[in-house]
Amino acid sequence: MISRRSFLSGATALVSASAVPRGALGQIPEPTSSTSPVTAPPSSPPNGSPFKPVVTLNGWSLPWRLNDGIKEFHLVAEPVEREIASGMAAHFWGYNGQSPGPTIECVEGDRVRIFVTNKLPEYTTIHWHGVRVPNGMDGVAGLTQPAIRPGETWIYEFDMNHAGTFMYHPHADEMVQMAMGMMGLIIVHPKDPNTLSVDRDFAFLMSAYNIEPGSYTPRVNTHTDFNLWTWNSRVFPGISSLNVRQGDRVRIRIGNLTMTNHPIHLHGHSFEVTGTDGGWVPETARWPEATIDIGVGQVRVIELIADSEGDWAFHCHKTHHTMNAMSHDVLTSIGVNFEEAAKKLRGLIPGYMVMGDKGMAEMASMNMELPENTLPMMSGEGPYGPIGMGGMFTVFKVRAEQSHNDYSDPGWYESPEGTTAYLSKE
Ligand SMILES: [Cu+2]
Repeated sequence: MISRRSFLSGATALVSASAVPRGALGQIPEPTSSTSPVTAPPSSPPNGSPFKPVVTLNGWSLPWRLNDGIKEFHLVAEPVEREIASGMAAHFWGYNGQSPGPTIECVEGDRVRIFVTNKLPEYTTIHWHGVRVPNGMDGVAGLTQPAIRPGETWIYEFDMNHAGTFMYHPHADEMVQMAMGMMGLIIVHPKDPNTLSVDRDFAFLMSAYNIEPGSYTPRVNTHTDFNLWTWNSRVFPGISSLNVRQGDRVRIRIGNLTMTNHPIHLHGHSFEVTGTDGGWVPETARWPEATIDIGVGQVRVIELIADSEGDWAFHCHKTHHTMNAMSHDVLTSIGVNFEEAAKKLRGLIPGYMVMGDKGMAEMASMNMELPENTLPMMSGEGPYGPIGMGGMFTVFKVRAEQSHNDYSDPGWYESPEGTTAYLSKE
């Protein structure tokens, strides 16, 4: 008689995601959930092969249960509430209390068993983007398995045979479910922890939403005109800074599940692309960059030596992607004074705004009244004034005195005397 176990692990040609039979429910590991948008510090693996964990920006990694040598994870697809930045929350669909879902970390050679429970109002599946799985584990509704209906738990089981940076997301009613925030990262660490090792390893996913000011739920039929450009469903100043020690070798893994490309730019440093969702780039094929364009559905892993102390901007170079929701319907009025008309209109339409006749810079320091549940288009206060950014922007903080393994925010950088730009006396 073929037991369920030998069926799953033995006959490769027959292996496919399967519904949990009645009676086996006690075998499902208790799901772990978190609603905190705070970046969780890396925690060493309690069992299994050793690895140096990643730090998911404003996120966390999913604990597993080791069962007879197999790492068991439990993902629960469900409606969640996510704080985008202080002052705005969104009603998303995600996993285990959050969007994006928790990062799945394992080691090359691990066999994983991933339980997926559907608590959404409609069917779903999970596709393991970039992971080389048996066809029946690929999670494409209708093509490789029936969709997972509400209330069901299905099991995916396969070997993680290749180290790298991958993603998970539904392949069922995909446009709606990804526009609602359903996605997460998969990190497969190399078997030998001394290969490809770095001092700090950060990871995040890029996603975009169209949430009308005053509302909470993304408009899922939007094709390209999104108004919230996020890193791990957060916008500046809600995105954690990347805090590192001077001289550290730093890896940043970035996945793009938005509907457009993002040229990601780091100030003050030069980096190399060392990996993609296809695997690691051989050393001989790398070249220096300061900006890397990340296409839709792609992962780019960058590495650098953090050799220069300071507070370095790290952002998408599409300028509209470093703005928040309120900028979209504002008329351009450079050279035209609309202010009198705007005053009258504000009496009729609360929150109505026009840009100034000299540009938009003043808006960064304006404390204008906003509708409920939205964010100023650009904000963030730096040591020298308003930063005037939103969306896909944060700060890469390099400090000589930052301790190894200390991920806390060191505050603003104080430049040595004589090394900052200064006002002309003439
Ligand atoms: Cu962008």
